[in-house]
Amino acid sequence: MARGIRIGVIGCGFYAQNHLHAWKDLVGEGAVLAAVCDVDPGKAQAAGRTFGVTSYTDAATMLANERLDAVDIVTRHDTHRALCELAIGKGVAAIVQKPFAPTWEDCVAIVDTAEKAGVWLAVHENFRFQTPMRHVRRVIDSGAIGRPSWARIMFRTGFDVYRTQPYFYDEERLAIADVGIHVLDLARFFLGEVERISCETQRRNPKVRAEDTATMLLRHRSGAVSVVECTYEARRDPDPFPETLVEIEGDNGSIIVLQGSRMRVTSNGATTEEDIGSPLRSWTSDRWHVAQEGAFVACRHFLGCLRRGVPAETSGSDNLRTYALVDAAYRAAEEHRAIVPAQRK
Ligand code: 89Y
Repeated sequence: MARGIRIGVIGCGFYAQNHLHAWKDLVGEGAVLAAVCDVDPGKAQAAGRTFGVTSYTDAATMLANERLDAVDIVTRHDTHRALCELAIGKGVAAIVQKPFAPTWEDCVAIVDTAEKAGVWLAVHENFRFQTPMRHVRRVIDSGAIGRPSWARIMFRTGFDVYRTQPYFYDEERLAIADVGIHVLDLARFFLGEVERISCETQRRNPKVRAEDTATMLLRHRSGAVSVVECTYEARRDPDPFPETLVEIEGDNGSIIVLQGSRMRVTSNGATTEEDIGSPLRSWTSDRWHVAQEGAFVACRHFLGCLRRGVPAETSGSDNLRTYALVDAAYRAAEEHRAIVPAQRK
């Protein structure tokens, strides 16, 4: 067997814990969690101790000292460009958390740099890797519902996301940039590329600086139409967090994803219902499992691609298309009109 893929994780905060556990769980499949890094020495050391690896507070030092094949960048997006460029400059593959970077120009620059250097680059866009979402895609691919022509994809919660991610209060862009981006990526994953998008945003929680709710309408190139919704201000009981609920209609049937990871498929007049969940892992918790497990499946996908030397499904260039939808949604909301998403020149 070829030697393992040596990974350095940059950023050891709240969400990075899922990545760290994922890489550890993937040891049997050829991952080697080689080192960790965080600018906060306490966080770096804690992760180093928990996962039994050397910790660093400076990514350049980690890259100079360790023989890494890839870095997994799980920091805030304003650091992504510099960290990607650092890794790419050393010929080290980079996986970077969503959102890719603060601006479209930054994202394109990162993709350009990686392509020029011939270095593998992926965005850790993980909702499409959640087990329930893979089941939806499997049913679409099976042809059971015919050609999908209409969908509603919903992330609606009132779960206190501000407790674990307190920086949300001050973001200039919130719901679409943080979670709408995942739901927009799912719309691409299920129905293909998007011709135009319109969007209404709302700020329903006065303590939050940016939008906490967005309702988006997408026309896909296939002719399909989707409604993409995200909010942190739903008051629902039970609250579905962190599940994404999906309704897709095709000319032969429909797929409905219900809360609790249940999927109801109607095909040629016959309906079946199945459990599309996955068992808890040792480090996942009931409340976060769906999202945590998506991070694990994404890491497994990246590892397989790195080992085979093939691009990831969510490569840098693929993810530009999702990022373009985010930017277009904000413009659509500001300009009160449908926007054609930007394309890389
Ligand atoms: O940050 C968000 C994400 O990516 O998934 C769920 C979340 O933690 C809150 O919306």
